Amino acid sequence: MLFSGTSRTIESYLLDLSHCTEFRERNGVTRRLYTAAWKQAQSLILDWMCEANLDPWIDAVGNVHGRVEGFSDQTILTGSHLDTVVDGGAYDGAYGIIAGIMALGEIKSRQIPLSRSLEVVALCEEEGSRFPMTCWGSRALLGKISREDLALQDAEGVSVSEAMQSCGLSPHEIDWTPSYHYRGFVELHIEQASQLESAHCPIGVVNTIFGQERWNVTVIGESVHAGTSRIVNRHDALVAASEMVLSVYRLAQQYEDKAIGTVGLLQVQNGTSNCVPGHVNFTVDLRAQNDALRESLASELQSMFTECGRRYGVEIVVDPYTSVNAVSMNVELQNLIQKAAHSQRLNTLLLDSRAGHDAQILGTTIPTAMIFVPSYQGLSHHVNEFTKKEDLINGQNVLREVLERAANGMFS
Ligand code: HGY
Ligand code: MN
Ligand code: MN
Repeated sequence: MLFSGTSRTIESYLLDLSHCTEFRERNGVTRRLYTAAWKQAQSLILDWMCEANLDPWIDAVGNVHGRVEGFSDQTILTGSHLDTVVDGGAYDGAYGIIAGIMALGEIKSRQIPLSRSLEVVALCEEEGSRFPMTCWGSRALLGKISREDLALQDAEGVSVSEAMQSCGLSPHEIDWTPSYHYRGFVELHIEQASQLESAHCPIGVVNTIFGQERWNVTVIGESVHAGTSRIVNRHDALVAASEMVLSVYRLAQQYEDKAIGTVGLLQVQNGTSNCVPGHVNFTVDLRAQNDALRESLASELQSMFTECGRRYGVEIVVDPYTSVNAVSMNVELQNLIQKAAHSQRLNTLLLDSRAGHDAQILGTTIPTAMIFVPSYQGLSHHVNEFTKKEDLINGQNVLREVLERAANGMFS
């Protein structure tokens, strides 16, 4: 029971939630949006919010909300995302949800009078691991999703709309201009890098979240006989794509602290060993500390790609399908986090996040801040993602104190 006096540890909840995975036979956690594993996790979260007496409800896109009512009509929100990458870890997203439920459950059980209400949300999707979109749950809260999103398809050709309905959700019930009004948002998350671990610091206070954009790149050459075609006459899509992949890598090497680029997926269409590849797709994930730098790197990369296309006689189509701006966190909430941590004799470190988060979406409209806890060897999106119990509990205690303070006027 989440809140019945027998206080289960946060680790036991994380373990239960990690069992909601698409591939039980594989290591790691795979919980992509609107899959059966995702639906199973959503039900578990609903049960835990019920046990914590948070009067939970599920909104039209599948976000699960729980509340503790305060006197005013203002609400402070906390939470994180329920989905994961493929073969990811047990902490990314899940930790912020469970710690939020435990914090609100404890505040509710102690019947602390609150001037503002508190709400925790399990956001349905952030990773972009199934459909070519990201942050579907947090964008829905802000009315920043579109009817076109419903037609987006996964690799098997299943649309968002069809996948929603397979989970008992109805696209017709989406409120395209939602009435949610939040006074602030605080997201607790693992750092997914190793700055806190290297600095032996238990609590991170996020300063800026890097902006990021993701491209689908299609390279169209000509598939010909691998034995009889001469190199000079080839339009080899894979050789051209390989050179473009290396140009992303070299740019990342050059700008590492301020920007980073990755090619995470590359597919040869209908490839066979005895044919020159005629059609290749690959993705680019480009991030930077500020949007001006990201834009200039994006145009530098696209010029390199155009030059590569000319050299190998292939056509290149770049589809920048998502883009999220860099967002600076709210200073008042950052100070609140520092005060709460220091009152618990925990040091803090101000740091940037190269990982994207729902806070990056909500922070465009609502005063927002993030609390980080250390990640073992900085690993994340990795089967060995891990955070020590004491670090998990430190983060949970700081979050609870920040929410109490923010709900009781210590945040203007
Ligand atoms: O990709 C990211 O940075 C985040 O984990 N979705
Ligand atoms: Mn995350
Ligand atoms: Mn992630």
